[in-house]
Amino acid sequence: MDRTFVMVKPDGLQRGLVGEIVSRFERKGLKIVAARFEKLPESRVSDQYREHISKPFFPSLKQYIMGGPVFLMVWEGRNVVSIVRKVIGATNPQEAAPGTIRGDYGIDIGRNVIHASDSPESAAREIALHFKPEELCTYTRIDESVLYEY
Ligand code: D4T
Repeated sequence: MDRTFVMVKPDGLQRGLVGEIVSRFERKGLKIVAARFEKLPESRVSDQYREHISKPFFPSLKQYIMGGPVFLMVWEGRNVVSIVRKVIGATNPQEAAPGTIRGDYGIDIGRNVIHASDSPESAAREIALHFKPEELCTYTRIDESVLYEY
């Protein structure tokens, strides 16, 4: 099974959207295999967003992500990386389709509620950045036999 990393950002957490977001992934049939509530240290924010360090928006992005606790998760399922990116919607909430998390709950790109890995390679890197291997649980969801065709 594939895995992806998901983070409810401080705005999503402070607006009380964690339960709604977790529910959407659960109802889709994805399986949560790790979770932690945490205020991220600067080093991990810089590592998480290392491709954006030289961008003009990076200082405000870092300040925003470090501005409050976040909810970190690992989700598992077939093709989970691309499924979760579709469920969260476009980076800019003003362009995100209604029905997606960013389309339903966000307005500004700098307050876009949630992060999810954009490729299987990013997912592996981000999961390893935030979680120890032993923090990832292995179990079977009771509906897996009817959720998947094979
Ligand atoms: P994340 O990484 O948060 O899931 O966002 P995306 O993967 O969808 O988008 P991204 O890497 O291009 O942007 C990372 C992060 O930076 C913020 N941002 C981005 C911003 O504040 N201003 C900007 O102009 C851009 C491009 C939003 C998401």
